[in-house]
Amino acid sequence: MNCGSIVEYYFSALGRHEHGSVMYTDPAEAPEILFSTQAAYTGDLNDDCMVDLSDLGILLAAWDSQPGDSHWDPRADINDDDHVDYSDLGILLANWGAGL
Ligand SMILES: [Ca+2]
Ligand SMILES: [Ca+2]
Repeated sequence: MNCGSIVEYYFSALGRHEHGSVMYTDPAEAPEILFSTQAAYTGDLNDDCMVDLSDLGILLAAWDSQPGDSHWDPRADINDDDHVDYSDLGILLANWGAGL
């Protein structure tokens, strides 16, 4: 799920008439294409657009785990260093309350 702040992308096209292709030479006539998406919150481990106790629970359930451990959960490895520890907890807490 995407949520959080809206990120917008603008593109414009410039060019000229060429073998029947529709191109544009005037910037004012060039089509502008807008892509809009919403970035997920860092620390939103269960992807519900909120950083809250549910996410903390996921992180704690995977505490001190590495890939291959029975309680490993890659969602909890926020900084992607293959270990769930204080670094990940710090990131989650820094984003605590996002989306609420
Ligand atoms: Ca969440
Ligand atoms: Ca980590």
